Amino acid sequence: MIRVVATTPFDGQKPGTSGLRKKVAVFQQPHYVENFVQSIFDSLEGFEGETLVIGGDGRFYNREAIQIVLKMAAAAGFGRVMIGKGGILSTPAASCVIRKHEAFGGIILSASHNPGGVHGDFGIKYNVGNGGPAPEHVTDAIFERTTSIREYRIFDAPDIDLDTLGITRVGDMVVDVVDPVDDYAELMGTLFDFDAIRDLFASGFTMRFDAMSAVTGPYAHAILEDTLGAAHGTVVNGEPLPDFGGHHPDPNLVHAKELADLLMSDHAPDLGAASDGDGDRNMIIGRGRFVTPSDSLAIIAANAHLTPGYKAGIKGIARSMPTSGSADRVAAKLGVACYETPTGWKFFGNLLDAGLATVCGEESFGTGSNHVREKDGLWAVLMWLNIIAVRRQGVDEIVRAHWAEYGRNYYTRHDYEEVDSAAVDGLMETLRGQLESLPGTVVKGLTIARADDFAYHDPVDGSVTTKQGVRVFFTDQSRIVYRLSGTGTAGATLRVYIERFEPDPARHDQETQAALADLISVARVLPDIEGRTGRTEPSVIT
Ligand code: G16
Repeated sequence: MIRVVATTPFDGQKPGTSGLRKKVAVFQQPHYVENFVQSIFDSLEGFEGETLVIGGDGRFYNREAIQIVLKMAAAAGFGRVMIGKGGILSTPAASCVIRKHEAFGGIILSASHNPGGVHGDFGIKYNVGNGGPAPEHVTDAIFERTTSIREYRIFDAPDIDLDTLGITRVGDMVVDVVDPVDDYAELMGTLFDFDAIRDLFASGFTMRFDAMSAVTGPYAHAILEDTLGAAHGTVVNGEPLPDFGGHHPDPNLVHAKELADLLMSDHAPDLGAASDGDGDRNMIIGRGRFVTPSDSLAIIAANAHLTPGYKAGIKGIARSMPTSGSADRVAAKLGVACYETPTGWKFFGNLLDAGLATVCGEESFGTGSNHVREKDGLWAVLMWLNIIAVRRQGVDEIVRAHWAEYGRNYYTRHDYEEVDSAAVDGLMETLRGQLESLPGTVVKGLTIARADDFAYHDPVDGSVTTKQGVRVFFTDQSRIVYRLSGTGTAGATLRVYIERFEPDPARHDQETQAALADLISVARVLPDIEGRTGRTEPSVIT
């Protein structure tokens, strides 16, 4: 029986960079999840009888939210839902399932790399039929609906068993509980040379994959250890936990420090890798060599043709604006286009669908391709393994050879987390007000060549997205970018992206923070970060 429940709007149900993310306690308020899910359904047309994919990263409140979504999907008239066993689907696997089974769309329960547990974060994201995050006109419509919602519809039914594979029903709607790994693993087998990677491991290649107690564990165990023959124990923290073991499931040098320390030690394995809460981010780190996400994108783009899925070459590269320009140099050499988009994987969807880009990446530890419409952590790891298996070179050797050929983009990101929103809004507005006067200004000996506020003109649908970050370019091929994060759940986060191109191989061996020291100090004084935020140092440096 369908129950119609009266409700009133909640403030602030505006999807950010990647869906609606809030503290768990916010989502636990009566009607909060229901309002947002009904607003999603109310913003869509033509899904009656169609398939909806549902999955989450296993974080606290995943199961409760999934039961609500299932019952509301039945009330809304979906014909079938496909759901990962235990409510688990990594974000790239959800994208894969949506595409393979030609679903109408999908609902992903995840706050990605944000901490989990009862005091952590939760999130809901809607993906469209191409398997990718809903584009802005859809998320805008959803938000609009949340501001006027008066009722939602939910099927009165007992909770559905999420832990038994197979088919049940809620009313007329079929509920198909599927293995979360199968479809994804099959797709990976079509893209990469599993035999070559098997040989690599058989020849003694060693690796540690840190699943950070998040969703990628089951995928990594099945693919790396069971299929490709990596030694058991290669995958650590491989069981998804509701609180991610109390850790911050964000694969970077700060939150995956143990892995990073191991790779810099005397007993380092050949390759270290990690992925985040929902499995779409990745970190690649070789023995003694951290690979920046921007370099990883460039190296993947330059070597993709060595793998079966990309042997015909790539059609184009897309990167988010704050990502370094290293991929642009590869694109230029390959004679393909390089697109620069706002931060947010959703902006790659049109380029991938139109066949304009094959490989995409972001500085925020995201890399992927046209195989799905999300970034894909394990895909990046398999890509590196396949490249290493063909080139028979270590990570450090591959990275150095790349710099020697293309030059090195020294790159760092400084985050000021949980700062006062009004203070950083003021900082950004002040910078925007100075755009015209900045060119020609000399700050600490560095001359500003030009400055702008990044706007994106989507070449496929013509849409325009403005105010995506202030860029300051210097005459020596350096760049500083200022933007506010769209994924935080407390206060505001100012991100400062600092980059300098160094063509000379003799100067490729500097430590990154030292190489960029002058630019880092310019980045701090230019908008007076300390004066405005009270912070003398960033909270996270990656
Ligand atoms: C999300 C988006 C990414 C974006 C990242 C950081 O990643 O999908 O495109 O780069 O957030 O965004 P921001 O700088 O606004 O915090 P994820 O892994 O959180 O879904």
